[in-house]
Amino acid sequence: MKPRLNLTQKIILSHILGNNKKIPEPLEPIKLKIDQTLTQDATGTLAYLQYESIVCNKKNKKVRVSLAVSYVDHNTLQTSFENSDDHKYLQTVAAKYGIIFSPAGNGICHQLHLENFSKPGSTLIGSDSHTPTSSAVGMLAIGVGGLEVACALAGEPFSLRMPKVVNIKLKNKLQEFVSAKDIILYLLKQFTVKGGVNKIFEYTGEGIRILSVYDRATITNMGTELGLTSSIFPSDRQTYKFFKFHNRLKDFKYLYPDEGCSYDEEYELDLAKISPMVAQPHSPDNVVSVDEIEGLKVDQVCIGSCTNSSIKDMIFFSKMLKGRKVNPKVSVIVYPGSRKVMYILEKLGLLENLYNAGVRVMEPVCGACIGQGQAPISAGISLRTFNRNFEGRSGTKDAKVYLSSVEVATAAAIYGEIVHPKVLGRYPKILIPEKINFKPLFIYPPKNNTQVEIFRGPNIKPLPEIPPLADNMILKVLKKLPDNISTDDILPAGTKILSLRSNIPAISKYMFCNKYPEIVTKIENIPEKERMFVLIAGHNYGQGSSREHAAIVQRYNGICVVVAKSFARIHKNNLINFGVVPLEFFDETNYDEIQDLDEIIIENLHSQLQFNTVFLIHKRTNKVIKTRLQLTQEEKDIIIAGGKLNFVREKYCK
Ligand code: MIC
Ligand code: SF4
Repeated sequence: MKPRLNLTQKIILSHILGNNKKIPEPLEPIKLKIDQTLTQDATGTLAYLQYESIVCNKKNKKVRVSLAVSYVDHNTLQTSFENSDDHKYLQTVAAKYGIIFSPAGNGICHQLHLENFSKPGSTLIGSDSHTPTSSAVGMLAIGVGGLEVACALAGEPFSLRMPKVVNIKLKNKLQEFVSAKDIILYLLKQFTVKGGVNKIFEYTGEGIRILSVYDRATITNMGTELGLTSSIFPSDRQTYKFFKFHNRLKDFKYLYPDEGCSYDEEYELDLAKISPMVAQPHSPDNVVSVDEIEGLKVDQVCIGSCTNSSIKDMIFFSKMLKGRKVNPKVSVIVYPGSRKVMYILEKLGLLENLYNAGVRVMEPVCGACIGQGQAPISAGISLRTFNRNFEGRSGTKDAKVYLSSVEVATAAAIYGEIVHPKVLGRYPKILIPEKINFKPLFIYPPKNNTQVEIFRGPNIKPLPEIPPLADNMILKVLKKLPDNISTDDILPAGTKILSLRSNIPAISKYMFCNKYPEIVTKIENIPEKERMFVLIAGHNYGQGSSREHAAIVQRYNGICVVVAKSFARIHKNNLINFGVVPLEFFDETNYDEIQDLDEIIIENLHSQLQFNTVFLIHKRTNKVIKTRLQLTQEEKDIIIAGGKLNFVREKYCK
């Protein structure tokens, strides 16, 4: 009898390479064929520099996936030449190698990908952690470091460990003014930011029927904050409606889990019991219900980001503002998700509600979500419909950022404080037109690329060479770090630093610059040749963004090993890809015994790696500390080669 498969297994089995199509065991290493890739500008420059390096700049090397899209949405301010140069590089490199280019102003990559390229049953990897947004239509979309995208473009399959598939069964219906964002915030409260590592949440149950693709995308998008590999919904009537609206029925198919299939874990959620939620500073899982903090005054409200910028969210916001003004004490800003969303708002006559109400209507970009403008006032309170509220990410160090649904944010924009959105009156009818004729500006690559010259401005520096690690090392403890260090802590974003994403020597000077500014000074006081460090970290090291820059700058600054209680998935992978060894304590109490500036000795690293256990000698106490590192043979070879680029170049440069 044919096995009954859940949806995740179906997609994995139709893309898995070389295991006779058996359902893999949880955490078993697997390789998948990748159908689509996406990049955004802030990770894209490096991803394409790496692609060029993998294929040794052979000009005829067109990418080897069915669809590759390069979006510009993060660093769009162009305050000086660096940023504009990066965009020009991205546009020309796309034309050269056969990649679709989406220029700045088209919209936010995840919103655009969902609207224009998502496809039930396909696989997508993207160099942005919120790539799983597109899994809202029953595809398997995963966020990765840019080097993984570069390898997929060259034709490499994507390696990962088979995630545990958790069935999230939704029952009943949401109450009025409670929305998809509250579902995901509720789940964050239950599972925390590290609860989803190496898991996929697969949503089923009667409760999903009334959730539109826009609602589902809010949930799959923010599944990233749970640390999930991805989140997935079936492709059903709602999905059909979505594809019809976007004039893309040719890409549509129904796709469900088999009846009676099994899951690794199950969790049932009664939607009727959820109330409006808010994540408090400084973590997306610091969630309380609105009732618990009602009355908290806000200085700023931002609506948008890849989590909540869909046409549905925008229609709600604009309808609620009809005939009203925003609270004069609050600065209210909106970023629609795409130009198409703006166009529809205009067609429906809804933009004028925003203008009349006094809302600042911005270009459809990431904007304030990535610290590109709209920093809150000093010690200000900002309520945002975004997905992350890590300390300092907004651009104001002492600001307090809260995360909520568009419903709660709209009420705060009008009342000046956090209140239950039922104060807004009747819930408006959200009538999304059946069809709309609007074609975004995608720039398709020419068939004949011989005339295309790749533009490289002075900000685009060659990739640094990463030498393999020595077999025997004495490493200084550079810093002992707490739990949940995010990649925003390791390497912040913001206008100034984002401009240096294609310049590793320059960006490396900003490592930990907001949280621990003394670290770089400490490094600079040590002669370059003697820079051999280890970082000690708590749980969930490297949560958040997929930016591989956060891993490269560690290696560039001499960090050879990170010993943590646990790691976030993408960052662990990025560390391996750039030749940094991510070790986990066997016994977490060893963490307490190590101090800043202690020395750690590692002997025979290469042979120790083969046994998945590495013994460290703590020089001050002479104690042996046991650590683990479960790697596939390929990952071991990657570390020994000094990173994945060195490893794959061998294969493709011939
Ligand atoms: C983010 O939301 O932190 C980003 C900016 O989109 C990152 C990617 C980056 O740092 O370029 C992400 O989520 O992966
Ligand atoms: Fe852009 Fe923010 Fe989404 Fe990251 S989380 S892709 S910065 S909108």
